[in-house]
Amino acid sequence: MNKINSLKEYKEEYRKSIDNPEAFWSKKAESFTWKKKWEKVLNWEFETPQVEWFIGGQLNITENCLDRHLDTKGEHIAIIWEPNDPNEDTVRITYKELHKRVCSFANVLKRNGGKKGDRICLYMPMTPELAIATLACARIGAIHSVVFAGFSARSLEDRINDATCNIIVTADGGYRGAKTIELKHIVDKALETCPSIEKSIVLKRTGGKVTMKSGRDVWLHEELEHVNDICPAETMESEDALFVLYTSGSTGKPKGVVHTCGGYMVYAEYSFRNVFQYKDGDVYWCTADIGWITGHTYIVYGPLLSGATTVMFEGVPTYPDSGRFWEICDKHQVNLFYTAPTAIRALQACGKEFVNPYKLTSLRVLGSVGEPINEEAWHWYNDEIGKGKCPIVDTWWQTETGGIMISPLAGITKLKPSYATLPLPGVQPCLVDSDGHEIEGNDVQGNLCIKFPWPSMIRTTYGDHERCKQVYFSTYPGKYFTGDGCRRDEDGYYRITGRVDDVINVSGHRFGTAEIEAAIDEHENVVETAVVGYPHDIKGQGIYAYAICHNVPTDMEAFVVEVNKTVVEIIGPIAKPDKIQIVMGLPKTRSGKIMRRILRKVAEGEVTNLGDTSTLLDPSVVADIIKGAGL
Ligand code: 7RM
Repeated sequence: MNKINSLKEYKEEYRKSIDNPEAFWSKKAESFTWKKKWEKVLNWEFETPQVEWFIGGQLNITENCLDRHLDTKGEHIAIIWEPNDPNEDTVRITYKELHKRVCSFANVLKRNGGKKGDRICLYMPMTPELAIATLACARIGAIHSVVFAGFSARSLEDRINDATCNIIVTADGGYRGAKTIELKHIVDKALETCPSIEKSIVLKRTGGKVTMKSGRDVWLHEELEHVNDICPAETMESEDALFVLYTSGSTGKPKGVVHTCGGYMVYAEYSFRNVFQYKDGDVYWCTADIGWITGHTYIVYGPLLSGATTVMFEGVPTYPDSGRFWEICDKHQVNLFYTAPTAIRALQACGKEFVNPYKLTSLRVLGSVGEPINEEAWHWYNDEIGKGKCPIVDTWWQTETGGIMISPLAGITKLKPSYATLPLPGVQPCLVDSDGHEIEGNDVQGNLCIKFPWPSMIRTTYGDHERCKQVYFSTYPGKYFTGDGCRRDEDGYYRITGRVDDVINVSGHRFGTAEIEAAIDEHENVVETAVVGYPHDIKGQGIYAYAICHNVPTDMEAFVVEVNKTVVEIIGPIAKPDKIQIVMGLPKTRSGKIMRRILRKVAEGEVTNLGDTSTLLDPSVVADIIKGAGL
């Protein structure tokens, strides 16, 4: 079904998808269960913007993930859950059981006031219940907003309020490596200022002590005693929202990227099947957290739509030791493995002794996502993990694109390390120069845009359509702008070179520099900060903060601890700066804009070639900064 089998077929499919996108996607969509067929395939313009796919069609994505497979695959394993602690039992859930558990959970949501169109926040550890809760929302037509369980109470609060969620699903706590995270405490703190929340449904995971607020908080296991496992799937329009997922941009607070039911479903399945060359019976493991888009599309929806067995892992790559990933690959005979360059680099640095004990013979395809993969990591992944026999799919995409956009098709596309290679059928990338002119031909470099809609593209930013227009569609009118720089080589292959805006990518996690600056600024001794990214061996990019203080701290170590604490409270541990430098002034232009270019150079250790500094208000600050950096 919808599977490309050779380079020749890829080229044919690609051609068809460009010549007649509507006919192309219509054909792909036909293989799903629709409650009512669409009347028109596509409506679009990139100015407002307005994009609609499969207009008039009605469906429920969970019928396609679950019900549709019951006759042929009821006893097939849908989810293999691997707990944080290797001594705890693995859980295997068949499609039949998953269907029942999703229906029961959906009934719990309904019992607690959840209904079509509501926004429901999920703030949970990587347990099967997170996948089940996600699908349960979709079952009743509620819009899920999954918030990564590493975010702070403040971040959680912002996201709940932005989407005015009425229900939150959480857990008493979660395990991550040797740590226990007290999720319910964090939720309690966030909910002090979340007036829209009426109910909080709590999974018992750790058994840690929690306080339950009467009338608001209920235990999931108790609620499940009051419901049955039958829940008809709500009828959704193709363009009804399926979920909102918050992501950082160069300015302001994170925005809620909205994806819709029909197009997202078609593209999640099509891209999963083709990029990984999924075959019936394959065991597939994506190591992401469901709190990120990679988890949404390639742990939950893509694999389940395809009837695959998807592995969910609760823990971290280094617990109890750095062989954990490879132990799990052998244990569950994983065929398709998908992870991030930051994990590859971290495990590479731990040495071969953590890989050698494992056979890794079940592996057939390796994937990479989240940031550029450097050649060294690529070769290690290829040689030590893939044993030179597994194609590596370097998949480029974004929260906003919903699915993989530029990537090799495993075993089909000829690979080139550090290149995401070619666009998937239906994807029309282009490079533009700073004036917005399209750069034609090969062996060129520019800003990466997409000039034609694809089914799983962002529809709006929640509650603020103008922002969606501003951020993605106004830089280069008529095109979707990705924020990434990109090279197209002599073979027409694409290589993503990194962000060209004020977004930094730390271990595959996106942060706006402004967002981190705002957090650091909350420290009482901080007057002003400027944050930039710099090359980091493991994380890809590290966070470098320049801070002006009221009183120059006498104890720098204590100051760093305090600043970190502030950032952890406001954003979360993943946004802690790697380096903090106290400065007397920041390099500002006469109009008051910080010249980040200079700060980036210094953070990289570069002191010459700082470029034109003549527009600076006070050029002497640069020498101070260089000196302060110890360069
Ligand atoms: C899936 C995801 C998106 C940003 C994107 C890029 C970077 C992602 C690659 C990559 C080079 C890749 N969504 N990025 N994949 N850069 N090669 N294969 O990561 O919204 O969290 O981040 O990540 O800069 O714009 S995301």
